[in-house]
Formats: sequence, structure tokens, C-alpha cells
Amino acid sequence: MDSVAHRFPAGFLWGTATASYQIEGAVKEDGRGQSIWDTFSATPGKTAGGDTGEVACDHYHRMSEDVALMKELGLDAYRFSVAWPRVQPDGTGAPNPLGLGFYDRLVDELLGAGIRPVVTLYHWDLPQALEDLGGWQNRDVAGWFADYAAAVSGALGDRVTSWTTLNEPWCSSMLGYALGVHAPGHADPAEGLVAAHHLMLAHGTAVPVIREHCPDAEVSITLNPSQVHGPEDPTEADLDAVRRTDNILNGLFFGPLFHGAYPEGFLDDVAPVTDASYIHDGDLEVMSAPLDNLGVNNYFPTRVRATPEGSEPRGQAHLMPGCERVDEVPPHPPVTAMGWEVSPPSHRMIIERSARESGLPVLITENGSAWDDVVSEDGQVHDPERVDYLVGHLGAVADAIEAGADVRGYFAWSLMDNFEWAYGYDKRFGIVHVDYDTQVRTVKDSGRTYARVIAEHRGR
Ligand code: IFM
Repeated sequence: MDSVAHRFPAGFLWGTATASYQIEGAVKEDGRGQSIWDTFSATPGKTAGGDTGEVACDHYHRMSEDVALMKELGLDAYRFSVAWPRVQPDGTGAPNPLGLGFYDRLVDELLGAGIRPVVTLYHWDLPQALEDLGGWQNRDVAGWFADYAAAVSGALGDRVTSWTTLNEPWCSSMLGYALGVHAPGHADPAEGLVAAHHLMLAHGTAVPVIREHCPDAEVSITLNPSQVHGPEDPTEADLDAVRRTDNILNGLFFGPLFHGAYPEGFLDDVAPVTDASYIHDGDLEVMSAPLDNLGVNNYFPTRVRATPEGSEPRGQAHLMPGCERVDEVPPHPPVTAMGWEVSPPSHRMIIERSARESGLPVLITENGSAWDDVVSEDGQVHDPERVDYLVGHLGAVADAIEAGADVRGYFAWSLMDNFEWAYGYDKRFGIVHVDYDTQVRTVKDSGRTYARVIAEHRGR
């Protein structure tokens, strides 16, 4: 561990990340409108145990206490998201001062504690009123999002210098519209592609708006690329399965955002499900608006092969457009409580790839792991697997830096246990434990380890 801290350059940013719907609760307070996640989680069968974000970590009421905890951990930065339905309850129109007021206070509290606010505008809680108009299927969403970005950057831009438009547009589009496992729960591969396109269009439309309000700020987007591995001795069909999977997970976003085009062959691969009429002249120029850095969220690699002739596809990958004959291959051990493969080398590979593709400085805006934590008799949470995961992945980040990647910061996911979307409260990712009955926060061993790494780095 000692050596990990000292492998990072001076000025490296140490943070943690959260997202509005996962921690805030208070879903009906101060004029907040309904989001697609309120609707989805209230629909029977959509989340584990019927869990919702109604109370979550009650962060809306405990914000000061939570910022004090961040200070205790020694964080340089805190990445949080703004809930669009708090700011514009119906998704458009005059901003709600009470909703904005919460983020205004949060920013002041953070700055007062010496912690840099890193703001994400959209982490999946679309106002339900906009979904009723088609949500990310409706091209008008680009303008709605830009207006929302203007409202938030106008209110906080005098103090916030780090802005991210979208968190993981792959999840919003593919999990939300193609696989149906996230809000709004549609299961149509063509809708997944339309959503991805409109998300990138909204991003590109909002970038100049943010710059107008905060000329000196850094503007970015956060993607969740994943290193795709095929079989060790691949057939031609396996190589094609890897190519198609890589395109839908990575190229779908790297292409339009950084190369001004969809990946070669991609639109032919998805031609069976769409005529691509949602792509208008000039869209790709809008989407590829220059950025200051790229946020990378990465947890695990992806393993695939071609579906053998005569077999039914295995796993969920075949539900994604262009991947109809792709099999998911079981992860190599060890795996986390999510069943996700632990692979620091894959983490390093995807960081290096992201830096290459974007040509930008990279921030690891999320990385972490879920384990079946328990509070021990000594009142502590001993989470050796999370400590190992953290130290192993920090080592991979350091390897990438030493190999030449310009990585400027790392944000542990997550500051605290929270609402893990369709998995509800079953899966705990926090470096701080939350008792959901009492809302008591307990720093886990991993949180103490992280605090030590930060302190050691600072003392260099
Ligand atoms: O909890 C999520 C987060 O909202 C987005 N990135 C992945 C995390 C773990 O699944």
C-alpha cells in the first residue's frame, strides 16, 4: 500500500463519487418532480425486494454530516450528480429555487471543507414528464438538456469548475431502452441506438452552454468502457463477436465523441434493426464538441465468444443491437458480490485505450466493488476483499500512468453504500457502511485504507 501512494504524481486528485437518486431520498420534498427511477422502482418486479430511492441514505437531510465525513477521509474532491427533477420538476421551464438551493448549499459546504465539487448533470434520473414525451427517444431532449445545463451551470458556475454532462450513456441507452433492466424499462434494440444518439447529441449541445456560463471550467463526459476479451484460441466468428461487442460497449461512444463518426462497419452491423434515420446531417459535429478531459468508470472486463451454430445465445449480450450471435462467457475468478470479474490488468488496458482514443487527460470517475459486508462485534466493517480490490486497481492506474497515460484523478465508488439500481440495497459498494434503519455511517476498513493512501500521497 505504501508504494501505491507514492506511484502517483503530485497534484493527483483523490475523490469519491455518488449519484443523486442513489443517496438523496427526499423524493417529494421542496418541489422535486418525479423521475423515471421513481416510476420504475415503484413498478412491481423491477428492483430487488421492491426497493426504491425514496429514503436511500437520506443525504438530502444529512448533507453536512456527509461532507464532514469526506473531510475526515481527507478527500480532495467529491463527484456528485444533480437531480434534474429537483431543478426542473417537469423537465423544462423555470428552475425551482428550492431544488437548486440544495446543490448551492452542498457546493458551499464542500468548498468550506476544502473539497472540490465535481458536478455531473445527468446520472439517470430523467424527469418522468420528459419520458412521457418520449424521453431519450425524442430528439427534442437535446434542447431540454441544454436548457437544464444552463440553469445549473448558471446557478453554480461561479464556484464549480469541473462539469460532466452525462454519466455512462451506455447504461442509459442500452440498459434502459434495449435490455429493459433500468428505467424506463424498454426492451427494443433500435430504441437503444436512438437513445445513445440523442444522449450524445444532448451532451454536445450542452457543452458550449456550460462553457458560456463558466468559461474557465473543465467540461467532460463520463463513459463506462469495458475491455472485451475473446477466447484464447479464437475462431473468425469469435473475433467478429469481440469486434461487435467492443463496438456496442466502447466504439458507439468513442467514435462519435472523439472521431466524429460511428465505428467502421457499425451501421452495417445494426442495419437489421434500424435504418439510422435518427442520424441527421451535422449531428456528429455537435457530438464531438471539444472536451477538457474524459471520465472513465470501469469495474470489470467483458468476456464473449460467438454463439455456436445451432445453439441459443447465452447471457444478455445478444439483446444488444449488432450482437445477436454473441455469447457471454462466465467471468474468470475471483468475482465480486455482483458476479463481476476482478481484473486490474483489464482496468489498466481500458484506461490506456480511453486515453488513446480520446487524446484527453483521463479521470477515473468511478471504480469499486460490492461485497457482502457485515458489521462485526467490534462495531467495525472489515472488508478485506474491497481493500484488495482498491489497492489492486490503484496499482493498475499507476501502471497506466507509468506507461504514459495522462490520468489526473481517481474517485472511489462509492463514498457510502447506496441504492444500487435494480439490485436495490442488497449490493454494498461504499467505503463507508450505511445502516439503513438508523442511517448511521461507519467507515469500513477500505475507507481507512483509502484515507491512508491519500494521506501518504500528500505527505510525499
Ligand atoms: O452504482 C453504479 C453507478 O450508478 C454507475 N456506475 C456503476 C455503479 C455500480 O454499479
